[in-house]
Amino acid sequence: MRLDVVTIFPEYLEPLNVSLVGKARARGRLDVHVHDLRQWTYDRHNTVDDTPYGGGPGMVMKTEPWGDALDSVLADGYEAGAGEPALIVPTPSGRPFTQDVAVQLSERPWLIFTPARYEGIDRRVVDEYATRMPVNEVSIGDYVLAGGEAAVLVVTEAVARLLPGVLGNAESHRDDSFAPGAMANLLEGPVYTKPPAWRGRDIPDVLLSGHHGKIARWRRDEALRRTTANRPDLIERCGPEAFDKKDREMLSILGWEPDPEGALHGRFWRRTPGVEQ
Ligand code: 6GU
Repeated sequence: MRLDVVTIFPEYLEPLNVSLVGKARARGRLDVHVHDLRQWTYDRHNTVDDTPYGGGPGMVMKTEPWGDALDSVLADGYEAGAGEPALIVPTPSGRPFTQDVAVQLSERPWLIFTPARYEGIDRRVVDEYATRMPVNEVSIGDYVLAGGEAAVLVVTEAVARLLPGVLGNAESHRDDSFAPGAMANLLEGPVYTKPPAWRGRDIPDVLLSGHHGKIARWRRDEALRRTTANRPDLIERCGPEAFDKKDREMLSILGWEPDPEGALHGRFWRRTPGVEQ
């Protein structure tokens, strides 16, 4: 996979040289190109922004540097045989970046990222390149960052670990929280390693039992416990058939029950009214 990032802060992308993404590059699974947007400015001050039409606060990134940068990056990649590009535009106004999106992006040969600062990029840039390639405007969460660079690091790491031969073990992401089809999309429960006793804290006995069925059940119960506590929205979103008999028993203990009106509003599980969580 080829990645291009155009930014006014190339140093911000230094983490792409280390850890998992760095390893993917070293193994030849990722070909990363970081470009300084100011390369495509021609005035004394290397201007990349200007005041917004219609007034308002902040500055808007100008069309010309982005247009010239993207033309140059595209010419480069096509010449190198990178395949079909997709443009990834990080913005708090984008679609939520989820594991499903990460999986889709991991199947493409070439991603071009345009992290912006200030109030964003003149809309005509996205409209122009959308006529030539798929464009994904993505947000990494409901908060506002000063720029899209951190989002590029987030998306890149989520995508890189899905590439064949990057994680040591192909099984490693089958059980990921949010992996498509993973245990009805529950969060993963707690994990433990040696020593078995630490500062008076023992690991749960079941994990030493060698009983794989009981261990799997315990893990599932802990996943239900953590998901009801931290992400009740994920439980509410589950269909009536998402949980087996043992799951339902655990959910009942945790103070959850089937919603008798589930079919009417599409939320099939609810906190049992009057039960302390
Ligand atoms: Cl992708 N960019 C910015 N600037 N803020 C964000 C974001 C992206 N996702 C969430 N907040």
